Amino acid sequence: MSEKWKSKRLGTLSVRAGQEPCPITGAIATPIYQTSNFQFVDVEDGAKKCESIDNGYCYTRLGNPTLSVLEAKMAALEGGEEALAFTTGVAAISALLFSVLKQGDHAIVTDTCYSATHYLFDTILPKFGVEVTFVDASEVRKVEQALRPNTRIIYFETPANPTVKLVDMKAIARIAKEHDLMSIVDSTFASPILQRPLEHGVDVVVHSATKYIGGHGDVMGGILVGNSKLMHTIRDDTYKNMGGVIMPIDAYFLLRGLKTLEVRMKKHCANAMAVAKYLENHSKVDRVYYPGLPSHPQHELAKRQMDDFGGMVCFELKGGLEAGVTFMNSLKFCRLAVSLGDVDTLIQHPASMTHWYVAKEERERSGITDGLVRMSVGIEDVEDIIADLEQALGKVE
Ligand code: LCS
Repeated sequence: MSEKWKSKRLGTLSVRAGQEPCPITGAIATPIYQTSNFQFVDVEDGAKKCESIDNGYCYTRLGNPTLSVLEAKMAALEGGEEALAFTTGVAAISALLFSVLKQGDHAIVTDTCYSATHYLFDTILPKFGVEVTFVDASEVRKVEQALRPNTRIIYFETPANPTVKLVDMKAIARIAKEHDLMSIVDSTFASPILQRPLEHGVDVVVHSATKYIGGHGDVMGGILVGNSKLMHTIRDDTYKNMGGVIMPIDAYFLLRGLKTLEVRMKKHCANAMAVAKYLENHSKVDRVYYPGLPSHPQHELAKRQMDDFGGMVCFELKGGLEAGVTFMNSLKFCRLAVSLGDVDTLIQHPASMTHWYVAKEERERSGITDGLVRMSVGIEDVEDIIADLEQALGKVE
């Protein structure tokens, strides 16, 4: 992050960080440098630029000015030294893992995480000789018990997808430091507005930028933020050579979304809190999971490590799966769809949709019951969201 942004607050950083008017035209919006290559002045210039992005641009898979602006803004928002932008969240995660892990290494991974992340750890990495232990990372003791001499990383999500379970970032970062490991957190559910993991000592922050960062459900992207040394290593390794780099037009859409990130997050949080309270008081609802409710078992931790509680709410109906299906099929306003973090309210059924791939037993162990409903509360007027929930709950026996 450049010195200029160090003292600025998040609302200002969302709008301004990394974005200076074009020195030639004065254009304020960052141009989409829709080019695959950049012309060199001479052979010596080309050689320097091919060697390192620090000398200028050469080929968009290695770096591009629109991407650099996005990367600078994300580094500023997370309070990190540098960032890298990828075409999707899983492209970012896999570039990171394939760069930092090697055959014979061991990874400790939270057992509640997005299903593609779970697949990467449980199916793809073991093919390359990486050992993986899934644990409930919300229990710090279990993470400590899983440590082996060859452990290299601790990977977790907080709040986790889908159950909004939290992990104590400071405690995990401390274990990682004590054992000379890398701690990695997927902070997608929070966005940099609600928590900044690097401040808690975590080494790398991951985002699916497809979610709150883009915010409008019209673009995909992934972000890594960490120290310059690591980001340079990944850029020279898997970023350049595995091809997951974001395209300039998508980087532009993310920059556009980021301008309103702070104001959007405020409305997401306020709406989600109102929805969570409404559901908690409804006779047909069995349990509500929302870190902002005092009934959430980690409410105190949420207050310590988050600035607000996010837009994701999970709940179970008293009638279980059958009631959940009737409820979801009766919705008229909330959109039945996967993904999250959009301005539109999205609702889905993790056991049959986002997490169908995870074995039932494993799913249930991490709290993803067949009756669990996940809501990504949007920024519409909350009265309209609640009215839809009310009419759909009315259809449940
Ligand atoms: N990390 C988290 C926490 C996610 O929720 C997702 C996607 C990813 C990483 C992967 O990001 P992508 O490659 O899709 O940009 N989560 C999804 C979900 O819950 N429904 O659809 C996608």
